[in-house]
Amino acid sequence: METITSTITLLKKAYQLLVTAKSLSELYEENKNITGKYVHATSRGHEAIQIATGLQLLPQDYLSAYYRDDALLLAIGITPYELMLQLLAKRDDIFSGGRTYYSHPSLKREDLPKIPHQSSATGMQAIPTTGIAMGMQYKELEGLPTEDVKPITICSLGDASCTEGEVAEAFQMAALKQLPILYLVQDNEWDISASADEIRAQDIAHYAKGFKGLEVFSVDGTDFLASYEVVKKAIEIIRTERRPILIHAKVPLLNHHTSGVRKEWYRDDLEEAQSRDPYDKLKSMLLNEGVEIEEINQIEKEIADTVKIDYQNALKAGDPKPEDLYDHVFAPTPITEEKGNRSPEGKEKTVMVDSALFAIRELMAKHPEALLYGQDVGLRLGGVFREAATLAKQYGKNRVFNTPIQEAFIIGSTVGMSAVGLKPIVEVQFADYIWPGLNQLFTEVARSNYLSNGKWPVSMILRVPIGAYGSGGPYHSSSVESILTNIKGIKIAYPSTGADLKGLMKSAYYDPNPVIMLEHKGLYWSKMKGTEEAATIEPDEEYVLPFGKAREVLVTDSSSEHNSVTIITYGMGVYWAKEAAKDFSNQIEIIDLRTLVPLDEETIFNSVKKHSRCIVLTEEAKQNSFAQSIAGLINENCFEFLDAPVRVLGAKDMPAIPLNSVLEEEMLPNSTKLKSLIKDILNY
Ligand SMILES: Cc1ncc(C[n+]2csc(CCOP(=O)(O)OP(=O)(O)O)c2C)c(N)n1
Repeated sequence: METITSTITLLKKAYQLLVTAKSLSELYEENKNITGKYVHATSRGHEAIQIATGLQLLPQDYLSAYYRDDALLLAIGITPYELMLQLLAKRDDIFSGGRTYYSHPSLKREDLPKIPHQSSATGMQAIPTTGIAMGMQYKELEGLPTEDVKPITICSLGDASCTEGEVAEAFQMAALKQLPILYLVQDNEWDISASADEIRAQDIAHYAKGFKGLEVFSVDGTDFLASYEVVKKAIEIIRTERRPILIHAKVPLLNHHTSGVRKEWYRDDLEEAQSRDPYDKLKSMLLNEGVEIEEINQIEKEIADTVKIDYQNALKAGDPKPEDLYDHVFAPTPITEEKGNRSPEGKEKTVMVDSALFAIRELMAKHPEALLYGQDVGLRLGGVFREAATLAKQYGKNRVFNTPIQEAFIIGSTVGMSAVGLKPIVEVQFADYIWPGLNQLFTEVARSNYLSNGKWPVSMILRVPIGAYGSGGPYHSSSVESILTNIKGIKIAYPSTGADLKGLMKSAYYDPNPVIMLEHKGLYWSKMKGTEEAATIEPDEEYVLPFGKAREVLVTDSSSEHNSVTIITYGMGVYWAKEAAKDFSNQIEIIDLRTLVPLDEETIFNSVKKHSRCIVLTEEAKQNSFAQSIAGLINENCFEFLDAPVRVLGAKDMPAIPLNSVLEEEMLPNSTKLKSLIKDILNY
């Protein structure tokens, strides 16, 4: 990035960029019949602060630029042509290959700042971006390689987005941990049509001051030189002192909110806003510095001409091909085969919870980029199930630490951690409390690889203790896999034995994609009758188990003498099925899915075809469940082989699992209920 020395050179550079951004905005408006096909927003009115920021970033810096930041993107070095390819959702769109909207960047170029995937959900970038800063800090504390000139993180936000709860989670963590991040808030006092006085009790400068340790600078964001100076000061502090700063930049919104909404419909401040146009101010600055009006006009003309040619070229560029749809759902994983020793000789059985713990212990010993965080996983407790016991003692508080009760932060920060090359293993305390983090999982984690066209897969493991166990009651018993399996772009394991849990945890770690480990609390210690076999010999350190390979728990030949049935299940269902099978000699086959995504369809279909009868068994409430979707798949693919309807046994469709053990038992499946269904199916 060139160093800008003299004020006049700087002003000219800024002016060129501002005029470029303005020309784009005007060109899009003039051609709205064409450009309006895909919704877009432009920076018009916000350009000065954006350019002042973009000009000062280094290639090692990380940037989250929101949908109004096209001037910022120009300032870091993105060309108008590249932006227009995104405007028109063309195949060569450098950010997403035509998958996402204008000015929704993702960039991984050697010579430019790095931009992880940016969603349209307002404010939601605050957590992932704060995760980047947390990753930078981790690398510095742990002595991992980093640049001589330390990198910083910029999180750009609109003012209205800052009232969102997740933004508070991000500020809290940045202040608490003193992270190297700049929050740049562009305050135009508009939400879409809602004005500041309707939607906020105070502006961001007042609000942010409540976060102790987050310093706030305010600036007139239409004044280029003032903006440049304040950004320079903030960046210098962050680079050297490694602490968070928020810049509150007041700006007018001069264009429509987006191409989909007309400002004339609801704005009553257009004249006042126009009086603060940063374009007029910058032009005056140039004239005051003695630049001739002819030179200024020449700059404008050249830019307008270039932008028009770029637009014509962008129009001619090709659309994505239909087959492009299928690329980059997941990044390829190196683990494709089972390897290592699953049951080394001379070892005692290990309970499931320890198999997971030992897997993580081995991973952390081997990989300094592995770290673990979540609620209560730190030194004092090591997890409410002791599922992380001893880890903090062994690896220290940088690598294993407690977080506040912030499920959104726990999950969403992994996007940033992964972007800087770390491998976060995180945990929500109970499946029942995954909901506050679901937005980050859906909006950010799951879509990053796909919408960045394969540039930014998120490598993370999310551990989720799940399932009903000993009257856990309505908020410590829920199953959530049907919701999770509906989120495309994440892998999901649901092991039922310690050996599988260890092998899958290892495999998840080496997988470049997000992985959720659903760990049944009722199997953790094999305390419940019938679950003894969840405890297994602990596989050796090299053991890995690829995703998408079901386990044949009980294999039975089909026979012309009698009917037989296969039970497709996972988690606790494996043990209900094993118990029930004892009553049916040579008539039951049991398949344990082990991973729900990807799903081992081949093993399911082969088993169904062999036995012609099938039950899908789940602990989850039945209606609209993942289990029902498997039943649907079986019907689609094995119909000709079936001698009985595919049946699903799940929990009763109640809003929650009641606390009282009588009610709990009535609600959940068990081996007795399963036996009765098996009889029906065998006799069908
Ligand atoms: C979570 C979420 N809710 C609603 C929207 C719809 N929406 C798009 S932009 C916007 C207003 C955002 O205002 P602000 O953050 O101040 O940024 P500005 O557009 O004014 O620059 C809204 C409500 C969204 N994109 N994301």
